[in-house]
Amino acid sequence: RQGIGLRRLGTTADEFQQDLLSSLYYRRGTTVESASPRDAYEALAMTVRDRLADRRARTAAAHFASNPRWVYYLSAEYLLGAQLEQNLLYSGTGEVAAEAVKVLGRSLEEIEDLDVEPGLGNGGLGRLAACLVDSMATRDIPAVGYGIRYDFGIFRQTLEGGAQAERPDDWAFQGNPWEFPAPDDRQTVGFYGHTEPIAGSPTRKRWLPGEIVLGEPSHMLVPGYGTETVNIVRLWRARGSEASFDLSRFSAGQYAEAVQEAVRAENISKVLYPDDSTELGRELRLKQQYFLCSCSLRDIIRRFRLRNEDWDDFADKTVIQLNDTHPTIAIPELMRLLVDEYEVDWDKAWSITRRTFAYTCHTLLPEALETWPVHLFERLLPRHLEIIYLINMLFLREVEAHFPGDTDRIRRMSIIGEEGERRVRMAHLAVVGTEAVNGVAELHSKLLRETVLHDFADLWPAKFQNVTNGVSPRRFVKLANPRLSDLISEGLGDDSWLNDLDKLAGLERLAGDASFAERWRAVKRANKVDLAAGDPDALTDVMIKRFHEYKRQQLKLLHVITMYHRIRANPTGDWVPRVVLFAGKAAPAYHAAKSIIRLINAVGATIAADPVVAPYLKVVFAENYNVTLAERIIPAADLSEQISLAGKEASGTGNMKLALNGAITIGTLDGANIEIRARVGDENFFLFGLDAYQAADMQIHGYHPREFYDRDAELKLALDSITAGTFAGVGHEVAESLLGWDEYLTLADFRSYLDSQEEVEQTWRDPERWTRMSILNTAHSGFFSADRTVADYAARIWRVAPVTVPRED
Ligand code: 26M
Repeated sequence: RQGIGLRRLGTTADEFQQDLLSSLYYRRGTTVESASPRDAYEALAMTVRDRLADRRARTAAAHFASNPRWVYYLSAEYLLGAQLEQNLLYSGTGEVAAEAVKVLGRSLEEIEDLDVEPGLGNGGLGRLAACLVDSMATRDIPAVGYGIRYDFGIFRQTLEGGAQAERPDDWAFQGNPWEFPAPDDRQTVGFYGHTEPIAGSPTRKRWLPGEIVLGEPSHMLVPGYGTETVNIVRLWRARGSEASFDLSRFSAGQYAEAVQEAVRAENISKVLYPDDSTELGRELRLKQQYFLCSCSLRDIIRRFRLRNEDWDDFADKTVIQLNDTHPTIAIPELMRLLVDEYEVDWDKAWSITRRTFAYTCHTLLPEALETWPVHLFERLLPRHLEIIYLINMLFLREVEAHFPGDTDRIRRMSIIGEEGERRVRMAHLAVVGTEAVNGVAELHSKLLRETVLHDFADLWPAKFQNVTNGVSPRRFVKLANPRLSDLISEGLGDDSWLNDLDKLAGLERLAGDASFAERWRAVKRANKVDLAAGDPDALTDVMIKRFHEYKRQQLKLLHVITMYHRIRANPTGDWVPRVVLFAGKAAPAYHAAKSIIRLINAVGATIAADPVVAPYLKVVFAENYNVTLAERIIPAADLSEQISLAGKEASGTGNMKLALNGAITIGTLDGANIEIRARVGDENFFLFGLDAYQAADMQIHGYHPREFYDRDAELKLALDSITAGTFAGVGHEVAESLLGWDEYLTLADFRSYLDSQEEVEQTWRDPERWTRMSILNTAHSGFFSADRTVADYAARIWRVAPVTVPRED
């Protein structure tokens, strides 16, 4: 800016207002008198965005000058959340903006309602990517997040007669002011076709693709908090080339045929696959994955070559973190680029590749481990399959050298699965082609080493690490819960905890302070009034996450049904009033999960219509759970339901957000729950259920859900009432699956869960005690900041150091 004599943007409300009006006039082409709400929103967005431009320019210059080791985060999903409020906070313009927008005759809140969140992800994995890029910027780490700019994000969920229906999410229909197109950085990606040998070279091949697609990038700004750094997330959109439009057909009136090639190309980034944790194996999904990897790798190489010449330096200047196996095709793609296009010899290319990549695994569910049919690979990516075969051959030779004659081990570890249809096992490829592999919570990382990846941990014990997940304290405390944030800052003396979340421990000394506790309670109550889900004095019990049988929304439901029967049996009992709030999406093809949603709504309706039960119990299903809705629910929660079958939830991150906001967890010994409990203290956590080893044992020795049903009268009543049609006749499939096989041991954990809920109510009856527990949950959850997660990755996996961006002048 200084170099070219641009004026510095003003920081007062007047100056901000001038720029707002000028955005409206010159960039929206309208006036205050005729501005639509959309004009006001866009003008404000541009004015805020401009206030990050200078930091972005200085970041790029400082990073370029220091030629550091870069972190490239590859993820098929990003759930960034709404951008306006965050960028107001991170640019420090919230107050002046609120003042300035008055000239438009609208409030900041009204304008913020027009800010649509880009729902470019399914759930935990996508939101984690967003929290990590936020923390990388906050920690001054030179980083780029690469992803796909889907035209349609995660579907919009509506309830039709209590059942989930899905509508398309055309999130950028009216444009997206947060996005900077960079058409000059477009890339060309090939698919299909065949390979030919190159004379005189045993390893190099020529790939002649049968289809060519363009990848056009745009980026969104990722500012750090309390620092100058502004990084970017670069998102690729598929385009047909000029040649994909057939003018002669168009002229002949064959309009659909004229554009069919372009449509085919553009379909690659058309829609996010809404499948959380079960593999579909669709060709278009693999095309998306390769499209992301090919575009991103070429961009990474382009950036490397701006400052470097020697391939020997590539791995020292580059680390590529794979967010689950979705971008694993980047491993053979880098090999292809190095060997075929840049003529690096195979061994050197393989050494560079292995030192460049790292892999984060997010699951333990065997059915969620990605595999692709060999025949599909062969057709779509023939060269990559050849490369994978060669990688596999050399790898299996290594296994044979370590474990001579152990053919069973070789079969188990092969990148190609041979049982039934031959398939490429992406997790095996990801472990073989990387320097580090990590799970996302202590238990998860341990179980990875002991179960799904145990052969690999035998071979390369040092490769396996844990990096416990974390969440952004800016988005999930400061922005979501301003009342609590103000109270915390007052209690701690300043707001430096937002960049150093361990400082929350300072609240411990206030946990016993009656007037602080009183205000803490008042904050929670005010948040409940805002949410308006029910009586703000009732215990607000929330279960908010994707619907999956392993997460066990059905267990919560059996508890609700049991409360219903208890209250009906004793209408004058001294019942603790509760609002039970569910929110979450089910994959459109996941029928069992959709049946649970349907039953929740039927039970909710039955209770609402029952004058005996309704005063004590309310079931709410909040439609279309997304980041924006999470930010409204979390601050209002008293009780956080984290009740997955132990050993199934890799980490969970909602559990962390709720604990940070003073909700108390009722949970199993699963994922990060274990670490939350260890930190907040056993006495401030409601524990129940089997542990992961007990659960595995029970399944091995033969589990019979009927035995639990026969022995527990309340459990029997709950299930029988479903079958008898008490809830509008809904829920037969749910009861049938629970009594038939109950894959996730719901009935085995039922009694223990109910006992623990009893304890919850005893505690709730003592508000001083509850509030103290709530404060201590917040005080001891500082570890779960994504800033700490990023510091762990930086020190133990990436081995990168921060680069400080100089302040202006
Ligand atoms: C699979 C096939 C086709 C299309 C999409 C998918 C797919 C998409 C997302 C599969 C899995 C996906 O995400 C899994 C996920 O969100 N895992 C969660 O990751 C969190 C962050 O590490 C953890 O906290 C959760 O425990 C884990 O379930």
